Amino acid sequence: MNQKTAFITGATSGIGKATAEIFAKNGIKLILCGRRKERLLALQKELSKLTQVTILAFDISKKEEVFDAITSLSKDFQHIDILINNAGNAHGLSTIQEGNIDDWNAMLDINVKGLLYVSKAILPQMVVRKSGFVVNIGSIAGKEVYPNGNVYCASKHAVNALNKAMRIDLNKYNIRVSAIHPGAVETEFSEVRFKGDVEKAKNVYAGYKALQAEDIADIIYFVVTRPSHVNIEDLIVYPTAQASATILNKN
Ligand code: 8X3
Repeated sequence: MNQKTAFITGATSGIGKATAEIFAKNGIKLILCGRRKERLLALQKELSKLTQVTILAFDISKKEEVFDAITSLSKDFQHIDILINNAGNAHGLSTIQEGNIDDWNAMLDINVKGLLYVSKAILPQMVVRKSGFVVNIGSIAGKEVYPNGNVYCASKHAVNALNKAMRIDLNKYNIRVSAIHPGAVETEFSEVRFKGDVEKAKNVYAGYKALQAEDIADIIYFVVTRPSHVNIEDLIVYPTAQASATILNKN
């Protein structure tokens, strides 16, 4: 198999970082993206021992930054085989009537529009080559709506819809499109959602064994390494203690 190149958004932490690590171990060339340059540089240093790595520091919610960053890629990294649309955050957890509009804008700008900007910048080359793989990281929040989840759930329902839309629009170009929808994964997710309230965040993952970023990364690697005629369309992944977005067997 020729060496593949993967473009990973939100690579500085959580599922994105774990995916970068398992891809690197398996010799996949990496384009790691995120806002935090220091973290990107540290990851590049570490993973360069295993594979070729370049980094792009940009804010995915800024259209110009996205296109400028992707067009700045050196020749070596311009051919992208695998796009992992992973960047996404939850900001706040409150009712619609009490919701913060800046939080709403951030979630829609990052989770939905950012994913679209990156896809728009990268898909055309896959269409021309009639080959490529897109993995969209959704959430159980894209399948269910739970109390106070409103706009985050809406953003992940949009990812679910866009995943299906991409599969339809790209079908005749031999491009595979998959979505992974995790339940509770123990990452910085809740700390961001609760704006740095570490205690509140810890409580989300207390009393049961939550999924780890590596669990989802393993599945992403499995998905992108199926034979070329196999496309895993959609996966919901829970920790064993979870039965729905709101049912968790905590002790
Ligand atoms: C993360 C899972 O249940 O907090 O997307 O929405 S949940």
